[in-house]
Amino acid sequence: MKSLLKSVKILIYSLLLVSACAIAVFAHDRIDYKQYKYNWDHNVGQYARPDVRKNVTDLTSAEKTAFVKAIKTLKTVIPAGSKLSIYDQFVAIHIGATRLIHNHKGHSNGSVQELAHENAAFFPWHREYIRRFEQALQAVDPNVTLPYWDWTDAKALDVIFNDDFLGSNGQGVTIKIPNQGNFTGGIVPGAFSAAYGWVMNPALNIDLDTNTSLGTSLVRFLKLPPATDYPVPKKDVERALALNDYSLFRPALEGFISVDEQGKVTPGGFVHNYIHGLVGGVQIDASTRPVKFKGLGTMSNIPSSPYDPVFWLHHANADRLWAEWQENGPSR
Ligand SMILES: [Cu+2]
Repeated sequence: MKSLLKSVKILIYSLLLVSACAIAVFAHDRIDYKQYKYNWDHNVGQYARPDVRKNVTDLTSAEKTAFVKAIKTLKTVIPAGSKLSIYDQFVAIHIGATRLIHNHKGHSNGSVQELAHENAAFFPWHREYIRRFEQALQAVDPNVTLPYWDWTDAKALDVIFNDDFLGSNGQGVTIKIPNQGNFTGGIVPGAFSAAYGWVMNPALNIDLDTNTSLGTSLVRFLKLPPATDYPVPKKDVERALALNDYSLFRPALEGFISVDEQGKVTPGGFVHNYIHGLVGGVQIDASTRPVKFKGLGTMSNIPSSPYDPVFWLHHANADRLWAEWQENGPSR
């Protein structure tokens, strides 16, 4: 009789425990995670709470501090058995991807074939890349997500390039441009300077075309002519988003072509590509045909551009726009 009573007690406790769990799960499950169809967590076997990426202009000052702190941690932590910090490894991955096909096919004529840029892989490759970086940040601080830089948002430029976040324009170099005036740029002071531990690996920060090192400092030439216009016109982004064909949408948003309302295609440097130049600075040598572009700062040297922390905000926005494009048509 006593043992029967004991069994009943255990049964009641178990039932209470199970129902308590059920309530907890139900309360937790009010949000319909199924709508986030890409977020199935294979390890747990349920829809995971999605990470939310915010517009950089909506970050609180605590969120800005946490983001910078997590980035700096990745720059300092060197995993056992490696010579590179986690951050430097991410930069190396980007550099490797720009040359992978070239090496893989064993070309010896010096021609360069891109894997992660200038072809269809641009969006998916960067989606995976920045997500892995975001997860590395979350291993430092689980509350951090990548903010995005909406290039059409006039306020964003001052919010990002500010001493309380990713640092200002570079300093110390004056460039005189006839009929346009004097422009400054150079090494970025503040939180992303050498004095605060932002020292790039000179063997990674290289111009692959000339095989010369670009040094150890973060360099910016913000809004140097010809890349003086900011924000990016909304219609430029909208026109790219309206293109149904991925083989047009991709080069239009990556920024190699512009497609007008009549469908006329003009080559040039727009949206994503333009922003790399707006931050890093690009000079034009008009004496040659075709006209030669010379990148000055970190963001203008595409392979090692993730050394400028704004890279992640820039690509979070490219990824956001691709997601928007994908959602706007079943054929996409
Ligand atoms: Cu890239």
